[in-house]
Amino acid sequence: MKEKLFAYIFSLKDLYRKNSKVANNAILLLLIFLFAFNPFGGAYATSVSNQEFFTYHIKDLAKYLANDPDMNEEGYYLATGTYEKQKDGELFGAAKGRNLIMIQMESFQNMMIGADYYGQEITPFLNDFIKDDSTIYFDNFYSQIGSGNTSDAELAANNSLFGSIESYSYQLFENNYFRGLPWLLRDQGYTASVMHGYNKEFWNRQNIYPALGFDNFYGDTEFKSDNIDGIGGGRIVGISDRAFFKQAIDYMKEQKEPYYNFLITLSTHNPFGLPGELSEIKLKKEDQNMVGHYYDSIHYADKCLGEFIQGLKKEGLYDNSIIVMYGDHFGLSKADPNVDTLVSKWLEHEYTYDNMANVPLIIHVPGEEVNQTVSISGGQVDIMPTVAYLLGMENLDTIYLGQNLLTAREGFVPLQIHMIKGSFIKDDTVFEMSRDGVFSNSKAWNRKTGEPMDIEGLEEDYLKAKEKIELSHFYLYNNVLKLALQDGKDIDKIISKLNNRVKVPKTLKFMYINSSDSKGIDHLAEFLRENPKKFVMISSDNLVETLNVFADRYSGKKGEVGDIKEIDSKTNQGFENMKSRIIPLMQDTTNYSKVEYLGYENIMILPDFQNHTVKEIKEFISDNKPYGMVINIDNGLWQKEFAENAGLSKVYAYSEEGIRWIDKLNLRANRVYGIVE
Ligand code: GP9
Ligand code: MN
Repeated sequence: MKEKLFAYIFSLKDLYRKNSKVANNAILLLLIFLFAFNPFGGAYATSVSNQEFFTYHIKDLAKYLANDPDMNEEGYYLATGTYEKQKDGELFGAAKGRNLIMIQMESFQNMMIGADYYGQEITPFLNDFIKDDSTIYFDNFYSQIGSGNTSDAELAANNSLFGSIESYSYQLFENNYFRGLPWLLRDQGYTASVMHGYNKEFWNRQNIYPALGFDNFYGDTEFKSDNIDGIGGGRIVGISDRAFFKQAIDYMKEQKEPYYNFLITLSTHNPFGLPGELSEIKLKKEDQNMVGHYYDSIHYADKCLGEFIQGLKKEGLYDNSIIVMYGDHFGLSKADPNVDTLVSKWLEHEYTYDNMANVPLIIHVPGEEVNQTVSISGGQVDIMPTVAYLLGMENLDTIYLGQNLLTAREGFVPLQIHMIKGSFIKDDTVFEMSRDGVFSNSKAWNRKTGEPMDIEGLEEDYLKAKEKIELSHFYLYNNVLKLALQDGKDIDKIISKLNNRVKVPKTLKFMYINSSDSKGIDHLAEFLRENPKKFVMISSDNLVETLNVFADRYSGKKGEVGDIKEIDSKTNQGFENMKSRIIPLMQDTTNYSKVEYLGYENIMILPDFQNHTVKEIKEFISDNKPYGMVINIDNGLWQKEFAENAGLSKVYAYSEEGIRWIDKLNLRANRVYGIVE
C-alpha cells in the first residue's frame, strides 16, 4: 500500500476488502478543492481568486518579480519587467523594422532535426537551414502548452503566458484583454495577421483572435484546400503544407508593410496521414504505423518549408524579413506503449518526457551573420521577448513571463502537462514533479546523459516553476492585463483585493455519489442551481470520474444531456457557477493533480500518518498550500495539534464537536471531524 499515498475515509469499506490492516489503521488524507467568490466578475475568476494560499503565494511572487534587483543576476525566473534589463546584447535590433513571419509547425519535435531514419535524412532542408550564417537554432527548447494544445502554443508564443490546464484558454479567456506580440507590433505600425488553413471556429480562434490583436484571420474561407486524400489525419484533414505556404505567399504579396504574419501549419497532424505520392521515407515493416508515418510526414513538412523559403526569395519577400519557426507540441506520445517502444528503439535510448516536449526553435535573419546554436533551455513563453529583442523593441509594455533567450545566462522552463506543474527544465537538468504532490518522491535526470540526478537542492526551483504557472493562471483568470494595463490599476492593489474572500459556510450539505449514480449527479446540479449561495461537499468512490460526469452533463456546452436543461446552453457560466461551489473529497489522491487539473484547486487534507512521515506530510502542506485539514482523532489528539500547527493559518481542525457542520453527513460520519472555518 506504499503507493497509496492518500487514502479516503469514505472508501474504507472497499479498502477493507483489499487490505484490512491498512483499512483499520489508515489515517487519511483528504483533498478538498473549493472556490468561492470573484472580485472581478468572471465566473472562472471565482475559482482562482478565492484561494487564500494562492493569493499569498502570488503576493510573494509579485513582490519578488517586481522588486528583486538581483533577479537578472540570478539568471532564472525572469518575468514581467525584466526585458528592459535583458536588452543589451549584440543582436539587439538585428531585424529592426523588418516583416515578421512566424511559423508554428504542427507536431514538430526537435528529435527530427539532424536525425536520419536508417540512412534517410528526415529534415534535409532544416538541417542545412540551421547551419546557415543567418540562422539561430535553439536545440534545448520546449513546448509549454496546457490543455489547449495547438492553441496554447499560439498563446504562449504570442503572449508569453501559459494556457490553463483546466480547459482551453482560447475559450476560457475569449473576453479577456491581451497585449502580446500582435498588439505591440501594431503599436509600431505593423499589420498583424494569422494564417491557418482550417475551420476558423476550431479552438475558438475566430472569436479570440481580434482580442489577441490580429487584424486579419486567413482561415478556411481564404485558403483553398487541395483536398489531398488523407493528409494530416483524424478530424484534422485539411490543406497540405505545400498548398498552404504557396497561398500564404500570395496573400503576403498583397499586404502593406511592415507586417507580422503568424502561420500555423496543419499537414503533420496526428495520425500523420500522407498519401503514397508524397511519401518519400522508406519505412521498415515494424514502423509502417503511426510512428513511421510521423517521420515521413515531418519529412514532407520539411520539404514544404524549404519551398516556402524559396518562394519568399522568389517573390522578394525574403530579405526584409525575420523568419521564426517552432514546433507547437509533440507528435509521438510516450503515453502510448507501442509508440514509446518504437521511438525508444529508434532513438537507441529511452524516449523521455523531455524528448517528447522538446521542439525546435529556429530564427532566421536574412543577411545577418548570426549563426549559433543556443543551448540554454527555453520554452514557448520566451519567444515574444526573444523576437522583440531582435526587432529592437525598446520596452515590452505588457505583462509577460518569458525571457530573452539571446541574452539570458540561464534558462528556466516550467512545464505543466505530461510532466505536471512544478516540473521544469533548467538547462541540462530535467525535474519531474511527483504526481502525489510530495517533492521528495519526485525525480530528476540529466537531459543529455539520461543519468538520474539527486533532487536535493531543486526544491526552490520546483516552487518557482509551480508559482510561475500559477501566476500566469492568476493573470488570465482575473483578467489582470485589463485591470493593470487598460484600467491602470496598481498590480499590488489588484492582488490585495483578493483578500476580501467570502467565507465558506460551516454547514455543508454532503452528498455521496459516484459516477454511475446519475440521479445523484442530477440532484447535485439541481441543488446547486436552486441554492445559489450554498456549498456542497461531494464524495464518491471514484471522485475524478464523478466530477467529469458532472462537467459533461452540466457544462453549458454539453448541458443538453443532463436532466436539468435550463442552464445556460451557450456559455459555461451556469456550469461554472455550480462547479465553483463544489468541494470535492478525494478518494484516490495518489495522483492529486487529477482533481487540481479539473480546476478544483483548494485542498483540504486528512493526513495519512500511518503510511507517511510527519516530514512528508509537512512537505506536502508547505508545497501545496492546502486550504484546510481534516483529522481523525481515533489515533490521538496530537494530530489535532499537528493540524493546528501546520502553518495553515486559515485552517482549523475540529474534534468531535465539529461534526455539527456536516449536517447531512450520515454514514461513517463518526470518523470525520473537521472542516475549514
Ligand atoms: C487545428 C489544428 C490542430 O486547427 O490547429 O490542433 P491540435 O489538435 O494539434 O491541437
Ligand atoms: Mn497541434
